[in-house]
Amino acid sequence: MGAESEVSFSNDLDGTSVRVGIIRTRWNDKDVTRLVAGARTALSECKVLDANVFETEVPGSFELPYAAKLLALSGTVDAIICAGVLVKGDTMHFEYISDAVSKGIMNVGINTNVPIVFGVLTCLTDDQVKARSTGDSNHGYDWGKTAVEMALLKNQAMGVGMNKATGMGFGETQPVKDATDTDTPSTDEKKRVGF
Ligand code: DLZ
Repeated sequence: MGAESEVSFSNDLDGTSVRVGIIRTRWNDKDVTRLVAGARTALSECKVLDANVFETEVPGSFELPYAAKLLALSGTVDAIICAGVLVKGDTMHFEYISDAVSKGIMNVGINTNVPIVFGVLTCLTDDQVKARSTGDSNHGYDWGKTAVEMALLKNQAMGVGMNKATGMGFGETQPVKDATDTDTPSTDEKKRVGF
């Protein structure tokens, strides 16, 4: 796990059947390359196959939401990592782009049902970028784990890999009951609440 990271991930994240798209910027190329490498390390730790990782690039962070929408609509990936680095300059550019990109990426996820990881560093200085993209504090690593966790969550919620005829909603497949079935619920059924 990266230093500075407040989040932990299960060691059991199994990405063997997960397909991940990475969309990265050419702006701040070296930093973004390190972040993507961190994400790829996490993906391979989760057993995501190289063949199941699609990587493409756009000029800058402002282009990320549009490219993410196209990739999400292609139906070829279970999660997308948008990777970029925004550094504050002398003008209001940083504020406008950061706001537009974060909202744009959120909207793509909500509207396409494909989880999109907000892998955009929004930093005030180059030192802040370095501190978040190198060594044990490479945030890209967390983004890779987040992509697998959210892809699995989506697939579970959508019933991917389950028998739709006998299952409903999130979670494990349950046998369908008809109106005449008055059996007491099994222990497993009683345990299941929400996700
Ligand atoms: C123009 C610009 C500037 C000044 N700074 C950054 C940055 O720090 N990080 C980044 O990813 N992109 C930057 N861009 C480019 C914009 O994101 C975008 O590519 C252009 O405005 C063209 O739409």
